[in-house]
Amino acid sequence: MVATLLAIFSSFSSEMAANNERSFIMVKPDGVQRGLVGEIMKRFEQRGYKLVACKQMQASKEHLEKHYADLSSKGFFKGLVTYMASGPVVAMVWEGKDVVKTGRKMLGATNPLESNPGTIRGDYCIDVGRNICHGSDSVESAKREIDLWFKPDEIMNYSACEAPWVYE
Ligand code: D4T
Repeated sequence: MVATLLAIFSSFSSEMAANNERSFIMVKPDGVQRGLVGEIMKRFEQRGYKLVACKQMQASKEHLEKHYADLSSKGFFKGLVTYMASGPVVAMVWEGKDVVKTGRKMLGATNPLESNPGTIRGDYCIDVGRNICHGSDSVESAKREIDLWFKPDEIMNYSACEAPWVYE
């Protein structure tokens, strides 16, 4: 009996852990200026993902240089940082099963001309330098980016009442 309960509890907690992946998603300055914040948030909400952190801020160039550190050798780096610092962004953390990979699919290819219709970029933008949103490209990047953009007490821990209707 105890063994059965332990087995049930252990499968329940590993299932829960699998649903706790987090991704850093950001609406870039062009997305904010074009009034697309609600649309981008809506798509993650409707998919079943849980919003656990959200704030609007205008990031400094120093902050953005850290965020895009792995692109510092690229020719477009300076322009990218200038554009990203040019206005407010909306930084978010979304949580749920496979949210990093699925979030990238929902955003679409980095170059919007290669993004499929139905993806966020495929529906709302054209140029790679104005691609309206960012999503972490791996679980490790997500952890690094979430630590860079949010203090621990800005991230909410709560149960969404819809969870049993989203996950079997
Ligand atoms: P982000 O990080 O914004 O979600 O983009 P990706 O992860 O999809 O792609 P990335 O890191 O290669 O590029 C970061 C950022 O740089 C802009 N960019 C990119 C650009 O202005 N010119 C370019 O040629 C490329 C490749 C767009 C996204």
